[in-house]
Amino acid sequence: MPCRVYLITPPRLDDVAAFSRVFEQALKGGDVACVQLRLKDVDDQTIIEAANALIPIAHHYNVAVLINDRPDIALKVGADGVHIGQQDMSYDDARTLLGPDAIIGVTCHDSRHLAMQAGEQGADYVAFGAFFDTTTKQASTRARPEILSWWQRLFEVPCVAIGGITPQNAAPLVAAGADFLAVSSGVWSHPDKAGGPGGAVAALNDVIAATPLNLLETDA
Ligand code: TZP
Ligand code: MG
Repeated sequence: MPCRVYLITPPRLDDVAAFSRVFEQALKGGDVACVQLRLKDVDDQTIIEAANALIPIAHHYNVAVLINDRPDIALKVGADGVHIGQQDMSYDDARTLLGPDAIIGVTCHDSRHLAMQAGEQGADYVAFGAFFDTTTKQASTRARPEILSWWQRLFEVPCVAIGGITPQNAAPLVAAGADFLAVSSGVWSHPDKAGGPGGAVAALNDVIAATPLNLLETDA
């Protein structure tokens, strides 16, 4: 399967109606597999209201919606799944809560061990990062593209590359075997003169289409 774009919302949405229009513009730019609603330092009601606004738009474009950190809210709003970190609800508890059809992805930083554990438990994807400098999150780990190639050679479970990805720097991650490119500011802060968020999604899809798989050498 070719690599696909995975959107992450900005950490704050001060105006959900205005963001809904930007979001739709992004989805019109090209193929997007899913969107992760990732709001930070807000109350539950704010997450729920944002989810209720964005889910119908996403589903109209056949884009799955994942809620960051919060399986309980994913269940409540009828999202397609959840993205959980190592400090969030455990994979097993999230699966019990959401059922067999939910998409459950797990943050694995730069750790082969965490990824194998998540894969064994049944995660629908493992996420590695951060690959580049990012201001969206205080990323505690830096991952190298080799981990994507290592994972790709050994496992069927898809891997997501995350952290500071833009259309300009994405190609090596696609070549190294990322199944998804998870992007936040690289889409929402894409310059207007380059088409804004829709232009970023188009540009990411162009990079994906133009970049053949070329797995890196890795240690066993
Ligand atoms: N996890 C590691 S880096 C990161 C997350 C959620 C932020 C991704 O956002 P951006 O703006 O694409 O760097
Ligand atoms: Mg988290």
